[in-house]
Amino acid sequence: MKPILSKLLVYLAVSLVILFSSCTPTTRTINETYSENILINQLGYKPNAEKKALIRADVDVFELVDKTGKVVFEAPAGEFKYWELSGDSVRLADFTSFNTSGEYHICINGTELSSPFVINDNPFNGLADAVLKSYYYARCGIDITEKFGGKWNWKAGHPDTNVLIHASAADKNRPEGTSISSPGGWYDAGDFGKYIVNSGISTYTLLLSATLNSEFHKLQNINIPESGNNLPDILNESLVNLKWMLTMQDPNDGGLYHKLTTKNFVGFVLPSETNEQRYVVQKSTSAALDFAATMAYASRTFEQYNVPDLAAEMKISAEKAWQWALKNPDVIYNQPKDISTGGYGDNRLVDEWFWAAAEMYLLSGEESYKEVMLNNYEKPVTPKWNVVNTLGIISLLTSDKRGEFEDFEKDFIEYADNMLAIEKESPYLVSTNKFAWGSNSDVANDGMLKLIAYHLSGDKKYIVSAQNDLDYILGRNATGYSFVTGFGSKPPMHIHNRISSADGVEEPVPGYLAGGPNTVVLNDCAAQNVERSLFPAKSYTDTVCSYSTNETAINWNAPLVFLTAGLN
Ligand code: 9MR
Ligand code: 9MR
Repeated sequence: MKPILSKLLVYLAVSLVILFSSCTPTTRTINETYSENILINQLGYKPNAEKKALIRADVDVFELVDKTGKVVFEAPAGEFKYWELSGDSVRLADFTSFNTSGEYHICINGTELSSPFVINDNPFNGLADAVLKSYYYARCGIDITEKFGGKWNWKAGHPDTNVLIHASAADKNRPEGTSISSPGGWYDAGDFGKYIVNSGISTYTLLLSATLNSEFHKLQNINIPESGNNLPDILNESLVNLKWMLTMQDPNDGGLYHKLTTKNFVGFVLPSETNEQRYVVQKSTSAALDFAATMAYASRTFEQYNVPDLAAEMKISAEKAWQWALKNPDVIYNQPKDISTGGYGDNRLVDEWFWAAAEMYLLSGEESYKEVMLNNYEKPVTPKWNVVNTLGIISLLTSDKRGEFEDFEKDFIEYADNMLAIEKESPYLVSTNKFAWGSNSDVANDGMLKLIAYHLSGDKKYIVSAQNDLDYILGRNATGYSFVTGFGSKPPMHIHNRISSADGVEEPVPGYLAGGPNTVVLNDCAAQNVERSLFPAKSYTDTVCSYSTNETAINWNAPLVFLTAGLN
């Protein structure tokens, strides 16, 4: 062939390819094997939200493909960033600028697909409802029926109408072995215990969501027995536990039993399959203060919802608990020798005093409470069952007394800004940099605080950051799991929860946040030879034995209720 002719042919071929590829889009094969190398929020993103995934592979570009496989977007991946907490490096895949509604995957190397996700106005459809509904499934002493529970249903157990006073809780009015009635409430976690300290923060957090996300909750119907009455379902559900909490107060002196449990944890059976004797154990100052704080906030809430009798009863109970605490200021819970269920022991009560005093001040307006409160002030931190000062700060700053506490507000915003600064440096885009037992709830609580910072300041940067926390929980984390049962393409299937293990349904009870990765306890599945990463952010196993990473708990779900409601 003459050189000129062959040159012409090559030129023609190249032009044809260019022409062809510019009108025929590139397509990728869609299958249901999702790459471990792409970490993404497995539910999805709102069109105007920041949209980010993380990539663990050595690729320079990533694509967005729609559900037919058509490549609709392509962009360079960021630089590798190493996280000492996960022991791996990730690159950012930012597709914020793409905002067409639809169902998509991230694709790398032309073949590796992320799990599917949506871009639309309502990507968390159902999530906020399920996360709240988990409390219905945790109700103690009632039949969980098909009508409300669907395929997850079981018979009532633990009527708790014959609970004995344990030796540690005995006094002359109620000697050891006296029988009391303390029915209802929620099971704390994967176990069947009911604990006042943990009930406090959990119930308060739901009530807070009811107040600060009221527009969302007023319209929410989660199909529980009370749905359709004149209260929002979040208040209906909270009342279940509040009514139980009231029964844990000794009417003779106002003190609170720390917990109601069997002597030892029972096996993995349904509630109706176990009837070991249950006891109320030791009164404690932490239980009295957490109770006072929660009841005081509940009283104000139910006053606003026009349930004055209940509000009045709660107020009186809060005052009595407070008085008991004043007379018994440092009764630390000390687990009796014959009891081995959860401890929730706390030997530092400065934060409990602050929280209770703040709520009592807001309830009554009396200066004496304010004084105790100011004497016990500490700067805000992420709340936990044993670190509750920030709950008091939030109540003050979202009340009509906000103006009195400008310094607290400065500290609160400073803490929020500090979280944003940590997140900015974090390869995994989260502000959590410690992995405790229940680490997922720390992420959710950070998100909640950020939404409250937005509420106070009006600055949208806090919403963006809270969204990152939800993205982490829904799959953009070092384990690749979407940590809420029933949501995402890789959710936990084997949670450490007695009911869910014993109910005979393969899918776990939906809407539960698994505790999450940490290296606090590594030997819970030693007998099963389960491997666990030594990197805290990766140390998670979806195995029933793993109470340290895969249990469910009322205090872990509560901030997720707030976060999902708030972001909705
Ligand atoms: O099921 C229990 C869980 O709720 C607790 O968080 C955990 C730690 O206290 O303990 C679990 O119970 C285990 C017990 O401590 C040891 N024997 C096996 C039990 C079930 O895993
Ligand atoms: O959430 C609690 C965690 O912070 C503690 O480190 C741990 C051990 O004391 O206990 C956790 O709470 C458990 C409680 O004691 C019993 N019910 C299950 C709770 C969640 O694991």
